[in-house]
Amino acid sequence: MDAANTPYTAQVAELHRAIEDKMRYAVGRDPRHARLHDWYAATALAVRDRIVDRWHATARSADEANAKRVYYLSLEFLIGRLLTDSLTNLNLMTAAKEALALHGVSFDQIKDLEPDAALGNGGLGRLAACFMESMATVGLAGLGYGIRYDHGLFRQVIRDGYQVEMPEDWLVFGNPWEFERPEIAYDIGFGGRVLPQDQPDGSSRLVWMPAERVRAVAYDTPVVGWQGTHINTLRLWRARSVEPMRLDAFNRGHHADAFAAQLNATNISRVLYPDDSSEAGRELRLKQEFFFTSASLQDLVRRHMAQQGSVERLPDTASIQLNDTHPAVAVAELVRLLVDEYGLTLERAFSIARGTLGYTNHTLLPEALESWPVTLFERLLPRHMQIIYEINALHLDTATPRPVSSPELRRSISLIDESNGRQVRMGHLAFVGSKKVNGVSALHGDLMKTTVFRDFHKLFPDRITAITNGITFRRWLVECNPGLTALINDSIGNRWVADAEELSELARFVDDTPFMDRYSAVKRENKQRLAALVQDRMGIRLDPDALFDVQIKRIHEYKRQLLNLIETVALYDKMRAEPGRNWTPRVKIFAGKAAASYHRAKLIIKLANDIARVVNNDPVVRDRLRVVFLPNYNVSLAEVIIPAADLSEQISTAGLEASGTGNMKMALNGALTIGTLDGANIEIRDHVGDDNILIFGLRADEVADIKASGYDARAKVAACPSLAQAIEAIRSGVFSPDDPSRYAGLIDHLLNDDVFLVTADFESYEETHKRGAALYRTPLEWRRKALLNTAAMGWFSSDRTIREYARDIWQAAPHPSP
Ligand code: 26V
Repeated sequence: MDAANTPYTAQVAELHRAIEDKMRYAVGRDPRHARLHDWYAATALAVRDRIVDRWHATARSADEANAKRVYYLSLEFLIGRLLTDSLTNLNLMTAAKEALALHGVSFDQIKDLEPDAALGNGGLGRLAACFMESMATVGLAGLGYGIRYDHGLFRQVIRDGYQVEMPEDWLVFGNPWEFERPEIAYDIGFGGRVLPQDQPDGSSRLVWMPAERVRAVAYDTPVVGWQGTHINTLRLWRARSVEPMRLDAFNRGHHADAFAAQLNATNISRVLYPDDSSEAGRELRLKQEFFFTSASLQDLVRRHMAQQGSVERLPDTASIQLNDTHPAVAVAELVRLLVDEYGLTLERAFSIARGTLGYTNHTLLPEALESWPVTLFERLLPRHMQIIYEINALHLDTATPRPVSSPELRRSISLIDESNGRQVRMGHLAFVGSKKVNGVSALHGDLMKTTVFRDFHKLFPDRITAITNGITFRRWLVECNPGLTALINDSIGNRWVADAEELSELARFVDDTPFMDRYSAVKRENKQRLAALVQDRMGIRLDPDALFDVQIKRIHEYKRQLLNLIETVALYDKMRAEPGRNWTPRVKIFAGKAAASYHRAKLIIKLANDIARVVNNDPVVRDRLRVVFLPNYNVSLAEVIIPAADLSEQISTAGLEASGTGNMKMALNGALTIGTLDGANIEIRDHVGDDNILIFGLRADEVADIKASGYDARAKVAACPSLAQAIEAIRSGVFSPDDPSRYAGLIDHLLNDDVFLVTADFESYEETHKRGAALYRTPLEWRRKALLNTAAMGWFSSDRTIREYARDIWQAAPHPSP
C-alpha cells in the first residue's frame, strides 16, 4: 500500500484494520482485552508495515542509480521516540489518530508509552540522529552504523536533591522498529599474535591470529525522510559469542563456566558509556569502538565488492564519516582489511582509506581528546598497532607535503604521544587518515586551526573545514510544536518543511496583529503544557505568564549552569530586599544529566535543587520566582520544554562549546537567546540580528588573553557586590542549612581557580538578564523579536548541513525518489 496515493478515508479504514490485525496476530491479544501498551505495539507494527515497501524501493533505487553511499559511523545515536516521527514523515498522523479513535484509543495516551531510544549522551549523539533523518529527507544513500546497546544512557532520579543513576531498560517490551538480521554477522577479533606466514609464491606476509572472537549481528531500523520519499537504514550491531555455550563444561557441572565466553562477548554491547566523564582508558570502551568499527567496515567493503568487484574504486563509491574519534580505529582497520585480506601495499591501502574517510571533531577540551595506552592497544589489537606505526612512519617521512625534519614538529604531529607514558592519539590518527577534517561551527573550525590541530593545519592547509551543525525541523518544530506548525502552514504554506529558508517569509507578519496574537497564544499553550507536566511530576505550580528561562543540556562546568544559579540567587536576594518592586515574574528551568563520576557536576545538580527548595518555599518571592530542576532530561522531555521556552540559556565560556544545537532548537521555537559569542551562537546572532538576541560576556580571544595573563577571581568578586553576596549565601549554607559547609569547597574552588571564568562574566550576564526582563515587560516587543528568531532560523536546518557535507566532504549526490 502506498500511503501517499490513498484517499484519506481509505487510509483511516486500512490503518484501523491493520492495527486490529497486528493486535491479534503479532501482539497476540484479543482487542477487547488489550491494554494501552498493546495498542502502542500494534500501532507501531502497523506503521512499520507502511514503511517497509518504500524502504526496499529506496535501496533498489540507490543500487540502480549507482548512488555513492555515505556511511555515518557513530558510537551514539540519540533517537528518542519513533512513532510520532514516522507518522509525521509518512503524512499519516491524522489518519492514525482517527483510526485509533475508532478503536476507542487516544493517540496521546499511547505515544508516551514508547521508551526513548537513548543511545547517546548529548549533542554528538542527537546530531547523528538529526543527520540520519536529513540524509533520508534530501535523498542521499546514507547508512548509519552504531551499537545496539541493551541499556542506553542511565535514567536520572533525583533523590534528596542528588542525582542517582538507574539502569535504563528500553528493550524490556521489545522494539517494534527494528529488524534482527541474524544472517548479517561478522566475526571481530581481539588479542592474539601476528605471525609471518609463507605464501605459495615463496613470499611471506603477516597474519593476525586473534586469541578471541566476538560476533557482531546486525539490527536494522528504517529511517523515514520527510514525506517518506526516501527511507534509509540505521544498522546497529549487537555482540554475541561465536559459540552459544560450552556443552562439555556444562555436562561436567561447571554451569557458570559453560556460559562465561557468552557473557564476556555480550558485555560489549551491554551499555552505553556515559562519555562526558573524566575517567578514561577502560578496556571495554576500546573494545566497543573496535567492535562496531570493524563490523561496519567489513559490511561496507563486502557491499562494495559485491557491486564493483575490486577494492580500488572504494573512494568513488563510498564516503565514511567518523563521528568524533570513537571510530578512528577505522583508519587502521580499513588499511588492515585492504592489506591483509585484499593484498594491497600499505601505501596504496592508506591512500584508499584517506580518499574514503572523513572526520568530524566535536570538542576541543583536552580531557575529552581520546588516547589509548600503547600497551593496551598492542594487547587488544596487535596488528593494528603495527599498522599505526607504519602509517606514522609514512606520514612523518613521506606523506606530508614538506619533509618534517624538526624533532619538535615531529613530536607534535606524531600519532604516538611519547610524553605521557606512550599513548596512541586518536585525533591525530583520524586527521592523517581523512580527506577532510571538519569542525561543527565557524568558530570551532577556526579554533581547530589555531589550537589542537595547529601544526597539522600548517602541513595540510586544505584539510580542515567548518560545517555548522543543524537540526531536523521535522522533529524540532513540526512534531514538537504542532500549534506553531499549524500557524506557519496557514500563513505561508508548508513548503518550508522541506525548504527551511522559506521560513523567512514569516518576517512580514511582525506587524500583523491577528497573526501575532495567534503566535503568542501558541507559546502560551506550550507553556501551559509544560506547566502541567511540572505540576504532575513535581507538584510545583508554574504561572504560564511568567518568563520561562531555560537551561537544558548536559551538566558540565564549561556550560556554566553555576553562572545561571548564582544569577538566580542574586535575583532572589534582590527580590527579597525590595519585595514591593514591579519584578518580571520568572521561572528558572534546569534539566540535564551529569556523568556518574563527575562529582562537581553532581554537586551543581544538588545546588540547583537546594536553591529550588528554598526559593519555592519562600512566601516573599511567591509568584515572582520559581526554580525547577526537571529530572531525567531526554529527547522526549526536550520536546515538551523547547516549545515552551521564552529565554534560551547558551552561556558557555567562549571558545569551549563547539557548536551547541539546543540553541538552534529553542530559537526556532521562538525563544530569545541569552548567550556568549561561542559556537553556533555567533552564527545565530548573524542570522537573527543583534537586536533579537541577548549577547554578553568575554569573547573567545579575550578568554584566551585573560587566561594567559592570569585571572584573579577574588578581586572580581570583591568589586561586584551582588556577586559577592550571592556567593557568600551559597558558601555559608543559606541553601543547605542541613549541611552548611556543603558548598564551601565548590565556592572556594571558584575563587581560587575559576577555570571557566564564571565570575569574570557575571556582571555582564546579570546586566543582560535585566535587559531581558525589562524587554519581557513589553510583550509586543518581545514577541516581535521571538518571531524574527523563528523566521531567521531556516539556515540551521540539518538539511542544509547535510547538503554541505555532501558537496564539500562526501562528493555524493541525492538519488531519485523510488
Ligand atoms: C566529552 C568529554 C569527555 C571527558 C570530559 C569532558 C568532556 C566534555 C565534553 C565531551 C563531549 C564531546 C562530544 C560532544 O558531545 N560534543 C558536542 O557535540 C555537539 C554536536 O557537534 C556540539 O553541538 C556541542 O557543542 C559539543 O559539546
